[in-house]
Amino acid sequence: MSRRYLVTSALPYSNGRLHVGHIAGAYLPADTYVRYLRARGHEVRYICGSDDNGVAIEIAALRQKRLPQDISRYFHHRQKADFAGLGIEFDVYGGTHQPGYQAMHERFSQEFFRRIHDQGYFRKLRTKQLYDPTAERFLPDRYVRGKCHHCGAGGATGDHCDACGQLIDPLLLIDPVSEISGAKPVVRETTHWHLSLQKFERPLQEWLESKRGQWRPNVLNFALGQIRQGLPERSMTRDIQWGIPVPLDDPEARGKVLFVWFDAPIGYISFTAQLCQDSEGDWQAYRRWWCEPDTDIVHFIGEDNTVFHALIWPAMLMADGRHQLPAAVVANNFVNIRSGTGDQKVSKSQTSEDSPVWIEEYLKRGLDPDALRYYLTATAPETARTTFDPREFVQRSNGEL
Ligand code: B3M
Ligand code: ZN
Repeated sequence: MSRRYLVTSALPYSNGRLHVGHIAGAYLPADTYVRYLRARGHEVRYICGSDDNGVAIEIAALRQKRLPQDISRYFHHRQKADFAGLGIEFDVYGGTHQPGYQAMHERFSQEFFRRIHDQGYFRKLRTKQLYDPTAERFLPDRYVRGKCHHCGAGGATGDHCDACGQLIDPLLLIDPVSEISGAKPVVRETTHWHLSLQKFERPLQEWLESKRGQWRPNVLNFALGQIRQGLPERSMTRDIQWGIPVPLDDPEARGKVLFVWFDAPIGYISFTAQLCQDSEGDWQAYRRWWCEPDTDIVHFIGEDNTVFHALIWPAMLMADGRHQLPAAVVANNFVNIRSGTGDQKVSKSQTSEDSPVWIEEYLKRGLDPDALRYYLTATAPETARTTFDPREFVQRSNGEL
């Protein structure tokens, strides 16, 4: 029987280039799955686009002395070309702050926020925040870096620790440093709207338990483990300039924007609506995909996005109440790169600029996209981190493909 599927891949931040790790985790497996579903005769929409708001883009702009809109425009187009070059074929590639998508996205995001607010799932709280006395700004999320208060690893940012995958409370970060000025932050008070995640512990737990045997254990175990520890309230607003204005008639909301992880997943919906508008002249047709139970929604993500897709986003959907929950959240692990000195994460600072692990470089050299698709599929990081080994890549392409 033919069904409908709405498949998404995590929205890449439009602040840098894509590398093989991105592709192996959230894009290639989804593209493959979409091709499979289509071959089976199902009706599919494959949705993606850039994540343009928030601190990640603002910091990149600050460092490069450019405007956030210029940075996000520039990398949006480069990333889009990378995907096309590898044959990853979205039905729509939107962007949360790109022309043609921004207006629809802002409307959906603000409506979500207002509905969740009106239904009493936000708590307005005066909270303590790290503040940079030199730059005279608050330091949310990645604006501050230090040691993780869960596992002690260095390089944790004010929102997340890559080493243990847990959320960070910036006030508990060990030896915090401002990313803007290098200053030691001080603590100041500010007002924010917090999503009452604890109200969703029970329904989230029941929903996740019902997925046992269907979803990968990595996602279920992680999410259920977080619920067991108790879900803290999470602030869904920020003191930064770049983002979607908080849509409340409250003097204290002035100058604040939505937390990027609040608006980004709504991009899956707003891009679907824009696609419906552009292809059939009716944005409201998005409801067929998002509100009717004969569609399965499947999110493909990298491991570090699990907490947002398996807990916070479903809680937002429950609080808003108009859309279906995802039928599946598929998380893949990171891919390291084998080099002379051992296995490393791909990163701007540690990976040479012209290395073909950057998709743009790979394509520029005229290398065959299918060879890369084959290798990344054969070594897919489905249950553990894997390593991209250039020598093995060549051997397997020649020997197997
Ligand atoms: N941009 C995080 C990332 O690139 C984020 C994903 C958003 S999906 C809604 O790791
Ligand atoms: Zn940690």
